[in-house]
Amino acid sequence: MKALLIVDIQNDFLPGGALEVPNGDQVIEVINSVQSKYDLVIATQDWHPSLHQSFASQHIEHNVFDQIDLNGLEQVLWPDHCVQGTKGAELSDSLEQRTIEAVFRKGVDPLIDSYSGFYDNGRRKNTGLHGYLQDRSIAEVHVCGLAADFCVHFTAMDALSLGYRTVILSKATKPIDREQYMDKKQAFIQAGGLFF
Ligand code: VGL
Ligand code: ZN
Repeated sequence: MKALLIVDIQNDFLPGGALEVPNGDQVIEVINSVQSKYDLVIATQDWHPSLHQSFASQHIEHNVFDQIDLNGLEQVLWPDHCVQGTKGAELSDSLEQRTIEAVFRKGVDPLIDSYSGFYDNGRRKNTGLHGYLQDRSIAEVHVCGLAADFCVHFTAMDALSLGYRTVILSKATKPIDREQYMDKKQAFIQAGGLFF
């Protein structure tokens, strides 16, 4: 069985949003057009409390996009984004949502970021996504959405490590930073991942 994982198609990652991904809106129609090919369609949703420690606003002495050590993990400091209950945190109205069977929220713990849909960045807690996929006999996952260099990448890396045949849909994802994305692409291929 094959699942589509739609990562963080939320207003804040789209043009005009708090952490916009260049041309991020262009992936939505691609995602809508492929959904019917899958046995299961799942979405993830970045869902931060307003005082989340990944926000630069919580670190007086730092700026947006600075890299710091946060409780022993490397952390990029982001603009406030995807705050629980805000319009920016909502899945885009342009995304076909009737097919989505479950939405897994992440980034809820204020002290640790969570790029992957499976685990937080320290692998301390899981979201329940792996158990859900196992219960539905999913062996292959195709990952799409935003952003290619963060949540899509780390979701796909975790999927590989959990033993799924894992594909990233190139036309259905866009990075925040094209240059930095190159190394991550290599790492994914090195780990056995596929690009379609
Ligand atoms: C994301 C940065 C911070 C993402 C989420 O969805 O890729 N990136 N939070
Ligand atoms: Zn976030």
